[in-house]
Amino acid sequence: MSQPEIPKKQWAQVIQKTGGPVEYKEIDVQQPGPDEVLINIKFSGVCHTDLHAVNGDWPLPTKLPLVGGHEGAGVVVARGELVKDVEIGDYAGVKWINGSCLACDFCQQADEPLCPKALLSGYTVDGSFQQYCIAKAAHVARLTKDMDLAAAAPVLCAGITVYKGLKESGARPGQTVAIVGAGGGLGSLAQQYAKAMGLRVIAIDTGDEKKKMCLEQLDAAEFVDFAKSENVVKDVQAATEDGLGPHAVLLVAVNEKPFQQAAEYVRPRGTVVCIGLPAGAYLRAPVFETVIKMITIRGSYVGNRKDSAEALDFFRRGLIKAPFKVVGLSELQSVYDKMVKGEIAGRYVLDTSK
Ligand code: 8ID
Ligand code: ZN
Ligand code: ZN
Repeated sequence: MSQPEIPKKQWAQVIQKTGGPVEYKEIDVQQPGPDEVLINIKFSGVCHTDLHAVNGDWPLPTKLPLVGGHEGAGVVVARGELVKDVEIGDYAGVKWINGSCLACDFCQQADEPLCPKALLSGYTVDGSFQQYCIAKAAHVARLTKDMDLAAAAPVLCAGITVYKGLKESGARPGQTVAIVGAGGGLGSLAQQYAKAMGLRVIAIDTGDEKKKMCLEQLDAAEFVDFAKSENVVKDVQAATEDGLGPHAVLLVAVNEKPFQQAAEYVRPRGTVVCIGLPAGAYLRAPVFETVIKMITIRGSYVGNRKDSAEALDFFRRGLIKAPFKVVGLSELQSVYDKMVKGEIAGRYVLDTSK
């Protein structure tokens, strides 16, 4: 295949300092290193993590200046000399784990998100809010030519993360999972993965738009509006068929409160999976109920390369259809403005050509 033309300059969304603002401007296109590929990003999902990075919400500094973004779907346009198994012209995805050492204890056990040298797209290395993005070939997500790249983009973080979280929950087909933050990006995909895995879903979020999306588009069995409910714990338990509470809870909300409530409504022997990362938040659970209900509370962080491939395969098979809206890369700030207000039902995806 002939070499595609790669421009010297490209459009990107850049922050100079923590706190923002994001600036839409032209920057240089980088060359891939020996073990890297250069991907012409066509679409990039906007994850709440990108907003945490802008705001400096976490006790982990970002690189600066920073190009955010870690749900980038596009086409490989260049590769380093060591890369043998990714071809120019392949569809590929930039995910949160941009690279890892592949040699440490964690990498050897396929726990590469725990690698102390992991490179994080749009956080410790530049990410997918640009037209040309670099990623380590070993970690790049393999996309197939039959995939719609706009719809595939949210799978690259939201999809992989919730799929992994559902596996970590240990919930089995026929059981019930409560998804807290169901109307957001991770939550909307979580409902589709849960359904595909044979789970019954209680969606928890707020507002009529999100309620409609959860019940009518994503096939949740029940919806609990946390803002309208007088007693969320009671209402979630009442939404299970036997009133004993959900077998698993997936916490993908960006708010501390539900992290304090989940242990109260989860079923005895149930598992609470923490995924959302609200700034400065702490977990709290009553010791008495945790003990006598034999509850498990655990964290879950993105997924390894195999989880990623599996999550993408669910998508490729047509099992994951979550609503998303496409706007231009130039409109990232307006997406953040909506995200802060909790006004996004599903995911926004940026078209890098606009
Ligand atoms: O690997 C990981 N653990 C990982 C991967 C990717 C993302 C973690 N995250 C984190 C993000 O950094 C963020 O903190 O997951 C969180 C959710 O990301 P998102 O889905 O991209 O955010 P969103 O689209 O803004 O959705 C959040 C939803 O939570 C609801 C909001 O209404 C919104 O729909 N929500 C809130 I805020 N408070 C709630 C509450 N008390 C609530 N839903 C139910 N109960
Ligand atoms: Zn993300
Ligand atoms: Zn490692």
